[in-house]
Amino acid sequence: MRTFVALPLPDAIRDQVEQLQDGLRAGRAVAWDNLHLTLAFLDDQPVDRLEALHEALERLRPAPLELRLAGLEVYGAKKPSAVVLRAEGGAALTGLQANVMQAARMAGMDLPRRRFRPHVTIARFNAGSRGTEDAARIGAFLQARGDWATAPFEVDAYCLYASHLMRDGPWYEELGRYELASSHVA
Ligand code: 3AM
Repeated sequence: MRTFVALPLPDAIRDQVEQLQDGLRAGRAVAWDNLHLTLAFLDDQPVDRLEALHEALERLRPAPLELRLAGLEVYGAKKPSAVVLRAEGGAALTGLQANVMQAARMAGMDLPRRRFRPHVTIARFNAGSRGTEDAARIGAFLQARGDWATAPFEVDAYCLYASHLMRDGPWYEELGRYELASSHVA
């Protein structure tokens, strides 16, 4: 099972991102349901390791997390592979990501050490896509919307997902949900 751990985005933020996506006339927009911020890509893992990770994540007590999406970026050096929104979440976000990675390794998962670049992918490009035309459209989009940003918003949970590749795109099945503390006093 291909799995990953990610922060789902509040509906109101996804609505804003969807409006932004409408202006990019290239690539495949990530579906509203699928908009997320990946904390750890776990790839294929056996069920026993996923269960061990699930138990560890249930024991984590992460700090409240406030995010802001600000600034567009293109991934892919020569050919675009994705257009993403950069995410800012300070020490709470980097701490949560490090703790999730550590929990996954403790559960026996052998994960590559890569720098964490928090982002939300808003569009993807096929390897065989027409590079130059897409590049021009992406360039214009970045120029027009490069200063796009959300207000800071709170996230109330993060999730373990299984990624199922369906005919019309991926379906992210929620396998586990882990609450984050709220910074608001009830
Ligand atoms: O947040 P994003 O969209 O960047 O790119 C995939 C997505 O992250 C990433 O896992 C998330 C859920 O699909 N992903 C998929 N295959 C990957 C791989 N082989 C991968 N990340 C790293 N290596």
